[in-house]
Amino acid sequence: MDYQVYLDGKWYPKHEAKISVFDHGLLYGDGVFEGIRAYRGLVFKLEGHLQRLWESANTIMLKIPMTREEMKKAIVDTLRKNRLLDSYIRVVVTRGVGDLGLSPWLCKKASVFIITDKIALYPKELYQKGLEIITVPTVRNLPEAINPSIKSLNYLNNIMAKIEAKNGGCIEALMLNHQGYVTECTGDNVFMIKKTGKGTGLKGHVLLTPPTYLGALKGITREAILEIAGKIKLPFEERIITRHDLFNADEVFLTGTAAEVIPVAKIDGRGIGDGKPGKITNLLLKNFHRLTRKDGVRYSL
Ligand code: PXG
Repeated sequence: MDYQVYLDGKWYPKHEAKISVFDHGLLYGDGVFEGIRAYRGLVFKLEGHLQRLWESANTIMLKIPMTREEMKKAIVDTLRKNRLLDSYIRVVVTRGVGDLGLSPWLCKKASVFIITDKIALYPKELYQKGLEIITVPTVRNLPEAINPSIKSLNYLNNIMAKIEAKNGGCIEALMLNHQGYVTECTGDNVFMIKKTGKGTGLKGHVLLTPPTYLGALKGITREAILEIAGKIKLPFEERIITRHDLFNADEVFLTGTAAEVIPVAKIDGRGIGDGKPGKITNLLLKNFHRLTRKDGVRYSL
């Protein structure tokens, strides 16, 4: 399907939507982006995504050449033009056209484009069997160098890790920070569940995820899972996590806009829990699906 792509105020058929070879987004990875999803005519957590986009842009001193309201309208208009009620949405803001030097201030105007497409879902069997992941040698970017909270167009750190995972026979990589603590995967945040015995049912467990300051993106799905944990009274905490902690967890799962909540069955050859997707992981996924029908900006075609 030749979907229409929004580019700087106009729409073009997919193969005609083009930017300059002098755009610093291409020359230097100088820009920011968001990956968003629409579920049955609801752009899930759109406000949160736009907040993160504006924060990323602010940190790299990139002025987005439109207001948030204009951005919202451009996203919804693009979905309408393409008659998509369920979609993956990619919003990209590049530094724009400059010369061959680094200087971002020589780029006259940022470019904005919005791609909407059908979602490429992970195979269903991965949700039933769980993923196998592997720790990779490339560590996550140092927050003092390129803060992983900035969703920038420079994804080489993650791409290196992805290549290393593939070389090791896995489709996703576990990334540590320079101190050896767990941060996240190449395109997903990581969670674990551990029995505490301090109560019965959900109360006898704790949901853990690393604090983002160790070197992880503040995932929108991650936030949603913490919100759900609060609602269903599952104790949770942001805590430093080691590989040892993950190996000995009762359940491990990853979260991301594309993956939603995906169970992890094996890490570095160690089976997690009983090797099958956990009950609490499935409960969180069910609640997440409920939330995707409620929390966002609604539109009709
Ligand atoms: N960590 C990183 C490094 C990400 O890029 C997430 C976590 C999850 O965040 P959200 O907000 O989606 O819950 C992401 C976002 C891909 C792909 O093709 C994935 C992302 C971005 C771009 C491409 O897997 N994930």
